[in-house]
Amino acid sequence: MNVLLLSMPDSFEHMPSVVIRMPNGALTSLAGNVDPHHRVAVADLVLVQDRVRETVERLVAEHKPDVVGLSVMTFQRKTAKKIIDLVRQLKPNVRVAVGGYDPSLAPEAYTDTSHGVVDFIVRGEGEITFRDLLRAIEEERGFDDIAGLSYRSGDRFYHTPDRPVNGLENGEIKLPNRGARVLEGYTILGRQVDVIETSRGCTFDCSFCSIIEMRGRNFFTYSFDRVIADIRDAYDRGARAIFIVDDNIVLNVKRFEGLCRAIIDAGLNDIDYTVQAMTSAIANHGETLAPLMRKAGFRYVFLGIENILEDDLTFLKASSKNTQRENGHKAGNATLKAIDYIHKNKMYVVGGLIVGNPDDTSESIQTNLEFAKKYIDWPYIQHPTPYPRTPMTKEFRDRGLIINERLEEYDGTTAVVKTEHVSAEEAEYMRWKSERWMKVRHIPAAFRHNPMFVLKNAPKMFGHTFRGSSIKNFLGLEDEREAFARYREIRKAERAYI
Ligand code: B12
Ligand code: SF4
Repeated sequence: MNVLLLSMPDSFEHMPSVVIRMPNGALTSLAGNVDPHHRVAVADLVLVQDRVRETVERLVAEHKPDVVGLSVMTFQRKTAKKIIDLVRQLKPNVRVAVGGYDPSLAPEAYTDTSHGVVDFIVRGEGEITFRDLLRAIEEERGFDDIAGLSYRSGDRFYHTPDRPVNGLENGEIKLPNRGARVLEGYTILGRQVDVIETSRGCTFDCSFCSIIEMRGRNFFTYSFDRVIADIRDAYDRGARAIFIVDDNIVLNVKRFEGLCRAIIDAGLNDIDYTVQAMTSAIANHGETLAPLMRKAGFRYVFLGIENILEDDLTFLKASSKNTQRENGHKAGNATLKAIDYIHKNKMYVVGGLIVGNPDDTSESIQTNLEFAKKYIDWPYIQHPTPYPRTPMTKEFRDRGLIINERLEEYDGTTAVVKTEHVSAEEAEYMRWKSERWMKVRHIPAAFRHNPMFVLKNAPKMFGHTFRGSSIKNFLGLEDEREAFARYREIRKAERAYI
C-alpha cells in the first residue's frame, strides 16, 4: 500500500521556522516499523509553512496514498482537520489515521463525522499498532484485535483496549526510516538537524505534562548499540545537530554518562546535541556529568526549571525534580547550581519556565522574568496551558481560570488562562516584553558558531523576534502595548496555514 505520513506545519513563537525546522521523530519511527513492501512517504509540513495546500496536493498526486496518517498536537488540531478535509477532497476513498498526543488524549475530538473525518485513531505508542493496522486493512479483516486503536464503522467509533507501553529493550521497535522523508530543509541555526530517541517515559508527574496520561509513570530505554546506530544514520544523512527527544533522559544519570562515553567512543561527538534535562540531575551530578556532556558534543541543555518560586513549583508538582541534594539531604532549589555546571562546561541553557500559574501576581511573574534575564541563554518561557487530561487542566477549569477555548492558540506562548490576580493578556504581555530582549542576547554566540547563517538571516531573525514593533517603539514614542497588539494580530494571521 502507499502511505503518506504528515506532521503539522504549526509552529510556535520559540520555534521560529527561519532558524528551527525539526523533523517529527514519530513519523520516521512509524515508517521504520511498517512491513517493508509498503511505500511510505514522510512529509514534515513545517518545512513548507507558506505552501501547505500546494504541497499536500502535490504529495497526494505523486504518492497516491491508500492511507494518510497525521501526527497532531492539540494546538495543531484545527490545521489537522483542514488538511484531512483537503486530502479527502483530493482522494475520497483514502483512509485517514491520526496519532500523537492530541488524538491519544482527546480521541473524542476526532470522532466527529461532519468535518475532518478520520477512520482510525491510534492511541499511545504507534509503531506496532500502525503496523498491524496496515496488515488488517490489506488483508481486509477486522480491527478488534489491534490494541490501542479506535476505528470507525459508518458513523460509529469502536475502541479497542489500550496497548501496554513497549519495553524497548526487546528490539521489537526497529530503527526509524529517514529515507522515507520527501521534503528537505531541516535546520537549527543553519546546521542540518535531526531527532533521535534513547528512552521513553518519565516517572515524575508534573501537573502540566501530558506524559503520565499518555503512557503511565515508567521509563524504558533503548540499547546503546541501537542509539549509536540511530545517530550514525542521522549523521550519514547529513545531520550535524541532533535534538534528543527523550521525555526525561536524566532519570538514569549513570546511563546518560555511559551514553556520552558511547557517543565519544563512536566518534560522533562532532555533532551539536540538544537535550532536555531536570535541574536536580545536573546539579547533583554535574561534577562528572557536565564535562562528559560537553565532550560528547552537547551544546544546548533545555532545563525544566519551570518556576523559581516554591509555591509555583508546588502547584506544578515540580518541586522534587528541581531539588538539590547534599549528603542525601534536600538542599534547596537546584536551578542555579545546574546552570553553573552547564556554563562552566561551555554549554548553553535553554530555560524552560512557566509563568501565569493560578496564584501568580505581577510580582511573582516579574521575579521569574528577572531571573531568566540574569541567568539563562535562551528563554523558553511559557504560560500554563490546559492540554487534554493533565491534572493542571482540571485545576484551572475548577477554578474558572480558563478564558480561551480556541485550541489553535494553545501553543504555550499565548496565555489562555488568567491567574487569580493577573489577566491572561497582562501575563502574556509581561512575558513577551522581556523575552524579546533576552533572545537578542544569544545572537553573538549563535554568530560565533554559525557566522554565515547568522549574517545571511539576521534581518529575518530580528524581524521575527520583534514582530509588531516599530521605530516609534524603540524611540519611546509609542506605548509598547500597541506593538504587542500588532504582534498578536500577526501571530493570529500566521496560524492560518491552510
Ligand atoms: C521532543 C518534544 C518537543 C520538541 C520537538 C522536536 C520534534 N520536532 O520532534 C520541541 C522541544 C521542539 C517541542 C516543542 C513543542 N512542544 Co513538545 N514535546 C516533546 C516531547 C518531549 C517528546 C515528543 C517526541 O518526539 N517523542 C518521541 C516520539 C517517537 O513519540 P511521540 O511523539 O509520542 O509519537 C508516538 C505516538 O504518539 C504515536 N504517534 C505520533 N504521531 C503519530 C501519527 C500517526 C499517524 C500514528 C499512527 C501514530 C502517531 O506513535 C509515535 C511512536 O510511538 C513531548 C513529551 C514530553 N514528555 O514532554 C512534548 C510534547 C509533545 N510537546 C508538547 C507541546 C505543547 C509543545 C509546544 C507547543 C510547546 C512546548 N511545550 O514546548 C512546542 C511546539 C513545537 C512546534 N511545532 O512549534 C506537548 C503536547 C501536548 C498536547 N496535548 O498537544 C507535549 C506532550 C509536552 C507536554 N506539554 O506535555 N516539543
Ligand atoms: S519531569 Fe519532564 S517529562 Fe517528567 S513529568 Fe515532569 S515535565 Fe513531564
